[in-house]
Amino acid sequence: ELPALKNGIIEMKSSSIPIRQRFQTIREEKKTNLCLCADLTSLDEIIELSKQVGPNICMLKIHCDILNDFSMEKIQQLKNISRTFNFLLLEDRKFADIGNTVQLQYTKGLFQIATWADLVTVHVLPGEGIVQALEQSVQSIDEPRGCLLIAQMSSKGALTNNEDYVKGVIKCAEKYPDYVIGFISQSRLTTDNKFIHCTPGIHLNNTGDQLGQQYVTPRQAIDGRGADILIVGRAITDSINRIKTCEEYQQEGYNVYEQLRNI
Ligand code: 5BU
Repeated sequence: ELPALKNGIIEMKSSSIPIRQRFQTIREEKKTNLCLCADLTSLDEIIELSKQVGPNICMLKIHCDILNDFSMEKIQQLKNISRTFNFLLLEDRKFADIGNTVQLQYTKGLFQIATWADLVTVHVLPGEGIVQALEQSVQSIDEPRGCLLIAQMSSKGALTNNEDYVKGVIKCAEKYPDYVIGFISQSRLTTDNKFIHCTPGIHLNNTGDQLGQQYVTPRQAIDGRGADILIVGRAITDSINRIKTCEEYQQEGYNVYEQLRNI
């Protein structure tokens, strides 16, 4: 039984809308293509932050395995906030194992990711069976679920930046278009606009970090690289005023998107 499915009218309304459609309506209604990565180790802190920046984001990305204080009650609170402010919840799990194992990782254990994450990230490295397995495990959940395939990574020397690899990822997306909503990518991979391109490695002031992360600006990501959604972490979470910085990235991202749309 999923407690997530019982609470409140807002939740029931947004929970039945397909994820692709939610991205579109959120972008138009809230004027945002910003996904905040809250790479904080306290879920309490993420909950507080999400209430403050909820109106500015289309998606919140977390890594549940870095949280010191994870509990199903708290993640349920975050889920409710995501419904109230209308943003999607992405668990950046980067599944990368055989089908049987990823099914267990997705649905069991401390995190029971499938019960609360609208979206998860997936490596296609083990073969497309990984996607089939994940899709199969959420068939009984009566709320939309989807995934983003990791096609290209932002880090220096990533082995994913190989043409054949990326082709294989696109082929996999085309085979499972109901469950695969789009890609984590560093470039536009297909002209098929049903696939949403999400780009991490975004910063207005830095070009990288000390551990191989590489940044481009929101404009470079959207205009140059064809991103639909900007995934922004420390540029916001390490800033002095997170709310104000979040608004700045929202505005910059949406302005570039509107300019391109009007050309
Ligand atoms: P940053 O603080 O904006 O550098 O965080 C970027 C986030 O995006 C972080 O959570 C990474 O795990 C995630 N990420 C990434 O940076 N690059 C990638 O190629 C992929 C994920 Br896939």
